[in-house]
Amino acid sequence: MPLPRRCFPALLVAGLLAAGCAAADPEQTDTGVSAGVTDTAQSVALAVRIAGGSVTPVDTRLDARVGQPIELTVDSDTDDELHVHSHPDHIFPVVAGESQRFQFTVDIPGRVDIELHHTGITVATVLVRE
Ligand SMILES: [Cu+2]
Repeated sequence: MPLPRRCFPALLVAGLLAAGCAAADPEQTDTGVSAGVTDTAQSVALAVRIAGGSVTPVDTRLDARVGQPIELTVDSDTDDELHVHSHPDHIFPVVAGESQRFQFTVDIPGRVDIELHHTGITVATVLVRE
């Protein structure tokens, strides 16, 4: 049964207020109630596959925090080069093979593209927050 239409604005406002409170009180986000999402100790993982000239994923979105480890696992049937467009940047040589692992962190908040140079494909954009 659908909710009455008039409920939605009230829910939306409540959601915005709750988000505003959490953002204004950094200690509240560390209590673990909404656990895991902002835990800087955990790494962000991305699996990349290059096979038969096609790449997955293409242009996916990731969220990370400054200093949070970002781990790429690459399965590939060809050589390529992963380029992380951060400052400073990171370049990882990809060879034909399974389960190649590369890890990096980002020091400056912003949007960071992860690009495959030989195929010219951006596999992911990481939104890095403070
Ligand atoms: Cu590049």
